[in-house]
Amino acid sequence: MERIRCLEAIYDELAGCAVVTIMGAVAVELYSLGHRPNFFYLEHAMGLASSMGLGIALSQPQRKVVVLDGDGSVLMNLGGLTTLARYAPGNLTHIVFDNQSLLSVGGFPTATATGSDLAGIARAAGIAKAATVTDLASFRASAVAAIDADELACLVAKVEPVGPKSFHMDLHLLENRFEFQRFLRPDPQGAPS
Ligand SMILES: Cc1ncc(C[n+]2csc(CCOP(=O)(O)OP(=O)(O)O)c2C)c(N)n1
Repeated sequence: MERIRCLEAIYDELAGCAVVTIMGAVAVELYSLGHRPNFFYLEHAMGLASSMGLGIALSQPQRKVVVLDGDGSVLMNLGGLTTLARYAPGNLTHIVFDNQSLLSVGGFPTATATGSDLAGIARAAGIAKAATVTDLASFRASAVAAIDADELACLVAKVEPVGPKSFHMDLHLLENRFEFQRFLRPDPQGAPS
C-alpha cells in the first residue's frame, strides 16, 4: 500500500476537517493532491502533530480534526498518545502512516521495523479504538468511519517506504500558518467556517 493512494482515497473526506500533517513526505504528498486552506503542514516539530491536533480538537469540539502522522514522528513523542487518551476528544482522528522508516531524511529504519506495534502501544496508552490496516480498501473504510464517528481513533496504516520525487512545496510556512489560522477562526455569525 502506498501512502499517496491512501491520501487520494480520503482526500474528499478531508474537505471539511482541520488537517494537520507532520513535515516531509506526507506533507508534500497531500500538498501534491491539491492544497486547501484547512491543511496545515507542521514543519520542524517532529512528533508534535498529534499534540497540535489535540489542541484544536479540544478548543473547537464542533470541528472534525484529522492528524496525518508518521511512525518516526510518533515514536519521538510516545507520551503524545497517553495525552490523547487522557483527553480523548471524539472529533479527533489520528492516522499514522507506518513505513517503518525515517523516509524523509534518508530511510533509516525505525523501531516498527523491528517489531514495535504502534496500534498496540496506542491501545495500551488508553486509546480503545486503535487498529492497524494493511490494504487500501480497509484503510479507506476505517479512516472514513473514524472521521465520521464521535470517538477518538488511532489508525495505523502500514505503507511502502516510498515518497515524492521532490520535497519542494510552493507554500511558505508563515503563509500556511496565517491561512490556517484564518480557517480556524470562528465565523462571526457563529457557524464554523
Ligand atoms: C525535532 C526534529 N528532529 C528531526 C527532524 C528531521 N526530520 C524531518 S522528517 C524526519 C523523518 C520523519 O519520519 P516519519 O515520521 O517516519 O515520516 P516519513 O519521513 O517516514 O514519512 C526527520 C528525522 C525534525 N524535522 N525535527
